[in-house]
Parts: sequence; structure tokens; C-alpha cells
Amino acid sequence: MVGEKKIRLGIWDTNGKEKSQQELHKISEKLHAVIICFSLCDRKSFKEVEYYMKFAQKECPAEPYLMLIGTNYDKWKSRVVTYDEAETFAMSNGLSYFETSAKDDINVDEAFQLLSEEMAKKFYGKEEAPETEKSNGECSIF
Ligand SMILES: Nc1nc2c(ncn2[C@@H]2O[C@H](COP(=O)(O)OP(=O)(O)OP(=O)(O)O)[C@@H](O)[C@H]2O)c(=O)[nH]1
Ligand SMILES: [Mg+2]
Repeated sequence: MVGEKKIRLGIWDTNGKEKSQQELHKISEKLHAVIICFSLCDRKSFKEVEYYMKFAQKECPAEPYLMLIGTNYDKWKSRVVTYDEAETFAMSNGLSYFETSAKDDINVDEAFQLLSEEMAKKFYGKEEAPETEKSNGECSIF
């Protein structure tokens, strides 16, 4: 819910594997937001963020809202990516940034709440009614 408005998000969960990348190209036209997840415990996954960010910026005509998420926040002993470097990357590229733990339920609701608010702005924050959007008022995220 955002205020009085119920926001329905259509979410595609993809991974970095080849088959998913092909699927990603197929749905890229419909995307209104992109959540790029990396593991705070895996530097390689952080390095790959840039690739997906550029993909979203270049290949998605709807100019999707971009969010960066560092996962596995609870595994602080194994953490290798610092808050500062991830946040600096996010800030300098215009992405919002959250660190989450699915295990301990940290920041997951907060991230989806912000996303819903941004989608509400995108769809309702202008004079056009959402039904007039190409997507019939649904927004798409991966
Ligand atoms: N401790 C902890 N484990 C997590 C967290 N999120 C996911 N996991 C575990 O990490 C493993 C992989 O999680 P997935 O969500 O499948 O990871 P993924 O990046 O989506 O993997 P692919 O879809 O294969 O690319 C599973 O065993 C999860 O239970 C978290 O926040 N904390
Ligand atoms: Mg997955």
C-alpha cells in the first residue's frame, strides 16, 4: 500500500545464467524497475552489478527505476563488500541502495515499500490514469 493506493508489482526473478539472460532480453521492453542483487559476501557478484545496471540503462526503453540490494546482511563474519563502497557506487549511478537479510527479515519490506512508492509516483504521479499506460497499469520488475 502507498497511502490509499494498492500497488501491484509483477516481478520476474532472473539469475545471471545464460538462459535467464535470453529471457531478460525478451522482457526488457516491459520493465519499469530493476532490482539488482549481489551478495555482500561475494565480491564477484558485486563486480557484475555494473553489467546489469548498464543493461537496464541501455536495453530497457521504459527507463526503469534502479535499485541495488546487497544480500546476506546477517552473514557479517563473511562480509567482503563494505557499505561505503556499495553505497558510493549506488549514489554515483543514481540507484537506491539497501542491505537485506532474507534470513533475518531485515530491510526487505523497506526495499519493496520504497519501490512501491516509486512505482506509484511513476504511474499515478502524472495526469494520465494508469489504465492508459501500455501495460494496463501493471508495472514490471526483475
Ligand atoms: N544467511 C542468509 N542466507 C540467504 C539469504 N538469502 C538467501 N540465502 C540462502 O542462500 C542460498 C541461495 O539463495 P538464492 O535466493 O537462491 O540465491 P540466488 O542469487 O537467487 O541464486 P540463483 O537464482 O541461482 O542465481 C539459499 O540457500 C538461501 O537460503 C540471506 O539473506 N541470508
Ligand atoms: Mg534466484
